Amino acid sequence: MIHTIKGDTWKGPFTEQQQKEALAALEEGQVLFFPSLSFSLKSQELALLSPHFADPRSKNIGYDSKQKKVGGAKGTQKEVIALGDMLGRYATEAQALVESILPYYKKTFEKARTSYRPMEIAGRRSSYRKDDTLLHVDSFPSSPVQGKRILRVFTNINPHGQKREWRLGEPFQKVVERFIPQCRKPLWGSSWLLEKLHITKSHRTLYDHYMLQMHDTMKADDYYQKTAQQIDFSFPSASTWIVYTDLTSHAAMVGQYALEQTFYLPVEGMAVAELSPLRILESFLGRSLV
Ligand SMILES: O=C(O)CCC(=O)C(=O)O
Ligand SMILES: [Fe+2]
Repeated sequence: MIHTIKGDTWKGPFTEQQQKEALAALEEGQVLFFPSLSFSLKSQELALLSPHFADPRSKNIGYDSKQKKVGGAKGTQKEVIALGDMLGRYATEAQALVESILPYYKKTFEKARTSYRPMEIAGRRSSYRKDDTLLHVDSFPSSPVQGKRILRVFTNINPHGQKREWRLGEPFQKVVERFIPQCRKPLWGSSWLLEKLHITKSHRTLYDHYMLQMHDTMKADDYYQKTAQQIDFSFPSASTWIVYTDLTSHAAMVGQYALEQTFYLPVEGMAVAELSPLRILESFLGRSLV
């Protein structure tokens, strides 16, 4: 489940062997774990390590590195600018890491949102759909990916040495076999309506529909949450990990202060496209989904 990679710099360099093994492990659903790859904060940024900067309505502080825009933050103008600087630097480092360990993706991967997660996960209340302490595969209700992969880089920046504790669940194929038969088909015209009403930012394809249904159904199933095959894994502070969160069932249980960068990758950009959630679902359902 965990593929450990040595190295303490974002640009590597990594050997061809390391790159090849990392690509295969990642596409199979393993987590690439860099135990000694940390993100250095500037001394003035240490003051940003406080949950007070998060708008209580949104659990994360978001950053769009193309538009250089911070979202979901509270604070003075100066503080919000500082948050943007920190997130912008993280976005650059995370991109350098993906390019150096996964050069195969260089041509096709695209940078999406960056986030800062200053809230303690344990004990946080939310609706079950938004509760990431429940095992799930990622699917975004308002941002359809239309089959593209969701690749994420995380770094634990906790200054007190607190770990970020995750659970990792069963293989995607098993999740599909268990949950797809329980999922509803979309209502006729619903995807058109969702887009017209701007509930979704683009067309919610059948793929997005089924991924979201699985995400919700998994989270709603208490028995599954307790009994599904799973392991606990703790990411120490000052460590980094990369994972396909649309494929690898995961839950974040405990931890505070993390940075995260999302990338999208077309299925055709993968080394083995058959390992994608899109192709696995299409072969299970016997039809094209995008
Ligand atoms: O914050 C984390 O450690 C991961 C939470 C999660 O599951 C997610 O953002 O999709
Ligand atoms: Fe998630």
